[in-house]
Amino acid sequence: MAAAVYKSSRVRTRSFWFSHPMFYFKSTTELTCLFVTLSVLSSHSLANEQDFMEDFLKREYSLAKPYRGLSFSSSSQWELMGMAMVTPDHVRLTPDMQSRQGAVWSRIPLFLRDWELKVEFKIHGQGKKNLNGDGLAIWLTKDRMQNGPVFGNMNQFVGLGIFVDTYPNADKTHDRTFPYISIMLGNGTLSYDHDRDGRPTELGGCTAIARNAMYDTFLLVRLFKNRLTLMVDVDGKQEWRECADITGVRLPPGYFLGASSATGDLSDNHDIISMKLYQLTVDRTPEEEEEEEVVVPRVDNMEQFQVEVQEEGMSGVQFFFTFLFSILGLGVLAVVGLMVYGRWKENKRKRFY
Ligand SMILES: [Ca+2]
Repeated sequence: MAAAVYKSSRVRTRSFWFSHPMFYFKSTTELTCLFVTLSVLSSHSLANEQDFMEDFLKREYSLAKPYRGLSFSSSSQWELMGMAMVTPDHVRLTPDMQSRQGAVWSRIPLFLRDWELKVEFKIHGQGKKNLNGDGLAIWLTKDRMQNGPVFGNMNQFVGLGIFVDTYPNADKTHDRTFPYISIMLGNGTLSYDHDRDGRPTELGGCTAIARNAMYDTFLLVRLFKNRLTLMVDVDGKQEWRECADITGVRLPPGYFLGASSATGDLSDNHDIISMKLYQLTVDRTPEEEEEEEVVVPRVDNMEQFQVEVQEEGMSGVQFFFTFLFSILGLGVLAVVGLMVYGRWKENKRKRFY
């Protein structure tokens, strides 16, 4: 999406300079000037891209070994749900067994505007490729601890969902290789369509061969000045690969972090090793500082997030009563009118005699 546009424009710029031999330079000074200008421009755009100064691990929002903040007690930071269980090495959302659901949810609402979430996860099982399922989801949502059909969480959720989908439900399309990681922003009315692997509501995503991997598998979500970036490290290269990049993402504050998973006829072990949240310190212009908070999650300039203000039409019952009272009103007016007319006529007749 945005990333693709960015990349293609970069490629276009490069090919433009190389393919236009009319740009000969008369002197080295001219060339140097151009080089300096280009360097300043490119360093500026890099700075724009990543002008957070420092990041801090926020322990209260993080889940990591030995999972001390995780228990069923109400004073704990994280809470287990369904079949989820904790071991010294991971939080197992579901075991490799059919029809299981499990989740882990933070109890503390997140009020940071700019943050980065690094998730280490592990999906593994006995099933052959594409005979396993269904994957896991990472959440930052208004509601927490809900059961449902979206990787073990409720549908029509409000907030952010990142799906590591390991089973191709819409297998007729063959347009992508699974596991496939995608992002969706829910506003309470949008539905995740399992049969189509969430294609209608997907904001971005990529293939990530993260199941039964020999090495550690990670994903990274960053919200930075309303720009949402998803990156993956699943190929054992210890480097982030860009997966999705969406600008104009507006998320209300006070949502909850969580992870959930569900198995059906097919299964896998779905484990969370860690979820680490970092605060990003950001320089903001006064205008950016004053930016209004939204109440419902949205993406700017995206049709499915435009809330239509519809003139409410009259219901059948409303119409009936309006009609009835109008008729009655007219009737009363007519009677009063006739009475007044009768009186007037009588007075007139009396005057003549
Ligand atoms: Ca699926």
